[in-house]
Amino acid sequence: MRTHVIHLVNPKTDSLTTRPIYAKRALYSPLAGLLAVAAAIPRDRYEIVLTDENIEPIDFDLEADLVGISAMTSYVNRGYAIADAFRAKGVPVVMGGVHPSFMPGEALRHCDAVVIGEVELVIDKLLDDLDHGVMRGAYKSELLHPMVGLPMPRYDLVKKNRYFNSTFVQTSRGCHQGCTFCAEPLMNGLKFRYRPVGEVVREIENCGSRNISINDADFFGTPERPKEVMRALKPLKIHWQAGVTSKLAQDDRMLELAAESGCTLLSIGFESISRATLKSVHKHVNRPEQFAALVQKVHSYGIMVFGLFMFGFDGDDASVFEETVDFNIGAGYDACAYSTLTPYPGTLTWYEMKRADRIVSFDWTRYDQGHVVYRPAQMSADELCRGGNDAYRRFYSSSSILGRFPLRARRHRAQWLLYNLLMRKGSRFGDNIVAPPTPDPEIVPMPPILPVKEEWRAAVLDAAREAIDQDLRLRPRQRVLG
Ligand code: B12
Repeated sequence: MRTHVIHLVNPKTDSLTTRPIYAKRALYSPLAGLLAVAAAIPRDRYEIVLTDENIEPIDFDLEADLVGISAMTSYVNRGYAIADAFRAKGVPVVMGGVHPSFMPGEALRHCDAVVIGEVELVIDKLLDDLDHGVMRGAYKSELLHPMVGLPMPRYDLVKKNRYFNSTFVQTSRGCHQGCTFCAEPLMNGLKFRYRPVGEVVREIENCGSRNISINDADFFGTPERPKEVMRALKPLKIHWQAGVTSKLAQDDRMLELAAESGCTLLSIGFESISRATLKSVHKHVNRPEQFAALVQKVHSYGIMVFGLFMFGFDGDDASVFEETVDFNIGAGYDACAYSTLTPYPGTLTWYEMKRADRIVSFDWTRYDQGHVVYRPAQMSADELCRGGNDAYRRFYSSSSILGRFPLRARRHRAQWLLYNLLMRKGSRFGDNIVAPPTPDPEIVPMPPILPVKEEWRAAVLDAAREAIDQDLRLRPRQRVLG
């Protein structure tokens, strides 16, 4: 018999991908983390209510035994406000997700408990403590989940008709790239942990959707494993898209299998068209001289390329915007996103900028890759904002869309148009702006897993010493269970 209700809440964020501005739908559901949390909670003992504030209001009067809130940095302040409101009504609150994992001390000012990193290996202890009225403080497993026997995400809780892409399936966690601006290896480790292929297939068969987004940090991370997954996907007759890095997307057999198994779009983190810049942020896999040929090659398999670029690296000056967009239009990218570099707490970019006293705003709401929160090296913050806005306008101008439309190519034209129109509309909604200065945060970040790459050590050890001063004990590196 169910005796308890747990209310899981995703706070609202005004981002390009989560605004429900397209026939009341958002481009992507941001719920993968909470669906995994819901899956880890025993169904016979707890009823789950799931609210995504991006598409529906929160019922603050709902009687729940526990509220669980997930947060990335850009919407953690809203998460804290929601936590404060529930706690004022006497409901215990636990927080998790990327930002609370890096800033547990800060989160604990607003909630009773924080889960640092993965939930699966600590949920039993957390719920036990809840039952005994002693749920408090940080919960963190010293082990990483081996990814075998993960409970199936609770897709039944998602209001699918409110998102274009509602089903996010994870085939691995971790990434061996170690790019300085990314939180993935710090959350999930510098090695890939793979789910058994049979379990991935079973999840897809039972998720209730034939349109799947694979949400691995880099689905093409190693040469053989993705091929094994794609061979198993072939009989399922689904359409899928995934995020990958550029190197193994050059492998013909990889692309052939991708096309045969239903891949329609690859989101590729190109980041910059300058090799020197890419090296400076440890994105060594990317070779700009190969980008245009790569786009053509992916197209030749009938697959679209969504190019992910960033502006504001130290090597960027005011010429970067026009050069990048000219290149993207010339190379025939199907869609592009232009993010502003953001020093997320706990990443190497954060430590470097903090040490150089270049971070201007610590208002987390501005950490959405649209605002500029730091002093760029070779242009003003205003120029960076304007450049980012202009890049979107030019890439999604009517003439660019018409010129790039795949009239005679094998790509999915309806999906192509949908993405271009959605990105055009979404990017015009909120213009990039410079974030006003704020005081420093009182609490320093502590990555859930300490990085091991040689070049990271100096910066991170400094920060770790600071964290120890604040009585956040330095933890040993996690290892995989089993
Ligand atoms: C796929 C992905 C997306 C997808 C979809 C995400 C989804 N469906 O949830 C899309 C494309 C929508 C997306 C968008 C963005 N993303 Co993104 N994304 C990812 C990626 C690669 C995987 C996230 C994921 O789904 N993981 C799978 C789930 C199961 O893992 P999880 O969320 O970590 O959850 C586990 C634990 O954290 C914990 N947990 C999570 N929530 C909770 C809650 C409670 C109560 C508890 C107890 C535990 C708990 O339990 C879960 C299971 O173990 C991550 C990298 C990463 N490692 O997180 C970046 C990442 C989360 N994204 C990031 C960013 C910046 C963005 C964007 C702002 C980019 C942009 N410019 O638009 C937007 C913001 C969207 C928004 N406002 O919601 C950053 C966040 C950095 C930060 N500090 O905030 C990350 C970390 C990548 C990076 N650059 O470092 N993203």
